[in-house]
Amino acid sequence: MGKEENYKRIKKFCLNWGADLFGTADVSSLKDGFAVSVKAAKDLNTAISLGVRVSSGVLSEIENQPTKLYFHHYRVVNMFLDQLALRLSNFIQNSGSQALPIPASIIVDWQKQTAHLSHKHIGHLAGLGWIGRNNLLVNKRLGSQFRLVTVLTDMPLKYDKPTKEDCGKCRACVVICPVKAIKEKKEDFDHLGCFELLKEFQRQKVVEQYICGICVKACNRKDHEK
Ligand code: B12
Ligand code: SF4
Ligand code: SF4
Repeated sequence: MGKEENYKRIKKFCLNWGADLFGTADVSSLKDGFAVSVKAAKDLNTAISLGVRVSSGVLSEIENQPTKLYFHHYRVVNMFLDQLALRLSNFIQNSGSQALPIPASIIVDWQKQTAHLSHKHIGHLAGLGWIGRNNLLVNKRLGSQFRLVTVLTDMPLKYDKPTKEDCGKCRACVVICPVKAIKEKKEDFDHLGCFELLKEFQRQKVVEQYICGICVKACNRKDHEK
């Protein structure tokens, strides 16, 4: 089957199983930076990026800290993404190509706080959205209210293109971050300031992991249309 036909078949499969966002990208030039063994990543030069939306209902409960409902939801969405990646990987393997599902949310290097690869970076290359002022991937329909997973493959697929859109005039997340980690320019995002607050939420046992959700709630389509 050709690249275009494979793309259509794989996309349909993913949307049928619950993906809200789908895109593909050539990642051959990024592979050296992945925390995946050279052997496992050999020949896997294509990434399939999938996004699953976060419930607006769950987010609506968040005011100035994450909630138990959000913590549970965060874990359910991660599990859902990992299962979606598993289904897709098996589907690709059964079609005669190789596939490697990358965990939705696992930390490989705790000191540097990095994972096997950056789902955001790949999602951007695959046309799912742009990196916003809040340092998250922003989609024109869902804002930042979605989570991501990646499957690497050698299946011949047509590639999507990164979007040229950006946050424009929107500042909804800038005014709402409790530690003012979000700045005018996305390059100035205060990673450490953000991380300190997430550690504090965990220390106070508000939630059991480093999560927040405040800037995710703020970033929806409605706000950045303003
Ligand atoms: C580790 C991690 C974190 C860490 C640190 C993040 C980091 N490294 O920047 C902490 C705990 C702080 C965190 C916070 C959050 N995260 Co997080 N996180 C991850 C994870 C597991 C790995 C990120 C990674 O390896 N990046 C690789 C690096 C090289 O790429 P980068 O992130 O673009 O690189 C920057 C950082 O490394 C930063 N940096 C440099 N030095 C340091 C030092 C420290 C201490 C920190 C914190 C950052 C930092 O500078 C780099 C250039 O900008 C990803 C899942 C994944 N596999 O992608 C989710 C992920 C990025 N997180 C996500 C989310 C939603 C969140 C939170 C909203 C928490 C929540 N669920 O409520 C906050 C948002 C904070 C923010 N506004 O950016 C989503 C983003 C979805 C989207 N739409 O964009 C992801 C993709 C998970 C998923 N499967 O969907 N996260
Ligand atoms: S995750 Fe929380 S602390 Fe970090 S930038 Fe978003 S609102 Fe601010
Ligand atoms: S809330 Fe607005 S400014 Fe912030 S990341 Fe989303 S679109 Fe960009």
